[in-house]
Amino acid sequence: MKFSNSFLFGAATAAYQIEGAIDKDGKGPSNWDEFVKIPGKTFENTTGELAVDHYHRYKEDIRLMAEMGLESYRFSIAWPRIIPNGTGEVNQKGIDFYNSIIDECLSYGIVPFVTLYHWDLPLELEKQGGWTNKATIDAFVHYAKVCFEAFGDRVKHFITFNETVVFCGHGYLAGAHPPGIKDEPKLYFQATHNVFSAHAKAVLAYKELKQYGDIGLSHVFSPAFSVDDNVENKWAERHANQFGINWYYDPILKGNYPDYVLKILEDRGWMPEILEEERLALTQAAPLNDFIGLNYYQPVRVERILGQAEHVEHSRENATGAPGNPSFDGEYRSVSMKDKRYTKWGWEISPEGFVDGLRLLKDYYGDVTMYITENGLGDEDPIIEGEVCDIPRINFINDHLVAVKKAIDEGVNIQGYYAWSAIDLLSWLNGYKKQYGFIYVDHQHNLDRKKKASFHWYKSIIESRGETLNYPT
Ligand code: BGP
Repeated sequence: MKFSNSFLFGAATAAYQIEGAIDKDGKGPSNWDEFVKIPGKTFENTTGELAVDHYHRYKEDIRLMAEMGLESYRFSIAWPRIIPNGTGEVNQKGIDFYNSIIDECLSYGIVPFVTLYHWDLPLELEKQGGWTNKATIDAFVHYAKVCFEAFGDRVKHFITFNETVVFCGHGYLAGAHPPGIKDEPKLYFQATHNVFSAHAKAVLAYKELKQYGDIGLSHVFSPAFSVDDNVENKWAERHANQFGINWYYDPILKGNYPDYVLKILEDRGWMPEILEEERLALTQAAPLNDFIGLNYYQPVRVERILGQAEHVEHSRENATGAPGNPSFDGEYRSVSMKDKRYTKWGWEISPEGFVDGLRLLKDYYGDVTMYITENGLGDEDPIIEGEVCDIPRINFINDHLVAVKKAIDEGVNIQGYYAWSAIDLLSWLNGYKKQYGFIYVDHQHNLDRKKKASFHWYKSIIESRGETLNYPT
């Protein structure tokens, strides 16, 4: 029942969600710094201005992570800290900050797993069209190279992008993330293609530097399953997976796009501009991509929409991940099911769906190296006599680690698991109320840190290499 010695037990965060210090030491403004100023875009209009002040408390936080026995820490670099306006001068103080984080991790033997883009784009680039502008591709590759050169001697795992479907989907279809545009499928597909091109070019640049590390990207992994055996709903399942899985993984792992989706994009006038040199970069980078990261929270249960799709007004509330929305193309809807379990935020709890999804992925792509780069339970943790008793989180992570072990035993190549999140942090659309961490942050008392029940539990699981997990009998 033990995980192998090389398997990494980790936890994750993202810069905007923990750092704060949004204008300190030369950092430039990001698209998020601006977007959150629009009333109603975030829960109770929360912003990342202070977040959990990790910028000033990183030593304390990493010391706690080390005490928890964390073997690896996934964090992101804020592009506007490194290159404040996106393309110009490099900000040495930004480089210094991440050097400190990396060195602090290494001093405890924690493997740094670095995400280059976890959604905070330099504002200047957003103003010029963000990910729909091909100039952003070059800007990203330049930024990535600066990071490889500054950190690549010690960082051996780089994730280029986090969850393209989320920042592009929310950015150009739901209007819930910057740049806040709604119902523009053509822009959405252009943005995704530009991101894949930027990934491919960054992979090529990384391999050229011969730093002998691994590079890949992370997707949110929400496999679609039909609500029943009805042939229409089964069609919806395949359709949803073509758009939600194959559109995202094929260009990275195979270097091209799924014909099924291309045909529909052609028919509906949504085809992005794909330059020949980008096509070439995708083909050349695909075999060099070292892993894919999967952020798994929940599967999606789908049902075909026959006839006219209902109109749902876009809002923050219906962009927070709970089922109940029609798909952007009006072909199917996601639904809650009576026999399933859900979190307080309406996300399905399904370790079984995780295993099924991993099998599906193996069928599609064969023996690909994978890391689970996010998985966790968003909850309002109970505090009993001063102790944070996050037992539901323990159960959630237990069951998902058991699912990971099962998939590994079936031959899925998973090399590590990163719980979301190492510490309580700012949820993009749900403020501070939705907690995920092993470490509690007391917003009433000076952002004091406190170990939760799950902190001690995860430590024991890491120590036993998973042997003490509660496996079903
Ligand atoms: C993922 C993001 C994370 C984190 C997580 C939880 O999509 O990569 O940054 O936010 O979801 O989401 P939420 O805070 O909305 O519950």
